[in-house]
Amino acid sequence: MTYDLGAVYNVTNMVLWNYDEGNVLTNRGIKDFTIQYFDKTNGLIASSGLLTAQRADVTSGRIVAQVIDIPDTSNVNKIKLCISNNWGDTLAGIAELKFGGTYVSAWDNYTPLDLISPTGAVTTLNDWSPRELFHSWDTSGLTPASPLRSTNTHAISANNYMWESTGIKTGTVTYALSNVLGVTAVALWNGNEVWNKSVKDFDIQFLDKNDVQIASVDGLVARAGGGVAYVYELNAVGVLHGPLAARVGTVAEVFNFDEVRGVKKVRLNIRSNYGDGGATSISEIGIHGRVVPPSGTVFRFL
Ligand SMILES: [Ca+2]
Repeated sequence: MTYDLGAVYNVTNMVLWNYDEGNVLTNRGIKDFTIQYFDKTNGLIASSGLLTAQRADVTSGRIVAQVIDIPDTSNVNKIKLCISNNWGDTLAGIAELKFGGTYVSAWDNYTPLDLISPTGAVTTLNDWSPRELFHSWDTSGLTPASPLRSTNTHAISANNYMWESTGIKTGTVTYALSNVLGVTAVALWNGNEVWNKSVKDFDIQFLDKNDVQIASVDGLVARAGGGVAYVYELNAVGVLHGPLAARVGTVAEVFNFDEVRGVKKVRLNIRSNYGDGGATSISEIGIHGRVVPPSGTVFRFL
């Protein structure tokens, strides 16, 4: 049986509640076994010697937990139990199993293959038709639009491709997710029609399903125009902008962080743009998130 810890841990202990169906069939409990540790690339890190689980003690009517001393092992993502035998029955089982250890890092780093789009958004800036907020999460303007990847480029923003505020340049944009997720990255295709309307300084805040902020990544800076190397020039009214010939599309900037779990909403707290006096724009947003499996529960020994 292989257990996915849901993140990377330094593992130190194991607690087993062995099998006891009806407080009777304790002979189905596992007995001799070894464990193997795997890293997040599924590489074998280490193995234990032969370990022995005790038959379930149910004299109290409940199964007593047994702490099993397993080898301290660093940077573990999965643990495999290799069971040799049980306490005598033809079937084998356990009631519950937990591992103890300390958190090291998120299970996985960002990959460009599995971004998701938000499912809705609200903003404290003005939403300006026909450049409404939903154009920043509906994959409009992306090539290709699906699957959503950070390697996709976003066309020069235009009506129906982008979000742009009017009259207000700083504030929050809050994106809703379809599920409660563990989030490890946000990909931003910045506004690119007029470079000085691009988002500049911002924070990413994470809200749980009750709209309570649970974490924040502060002090981020996005690149003007989303990272396209424009040659800027002054237009007739003295505003810097990229010449049309150079504006071929915007690539994503990817902001990585340690996994934040229990996230239902991702909020961009926009503190500044690249200079426009009244408007800020975003071409598209992608979220790297995953449903955290229940097997990810790990507790710390006190
Ligand atoms: Ca878009």
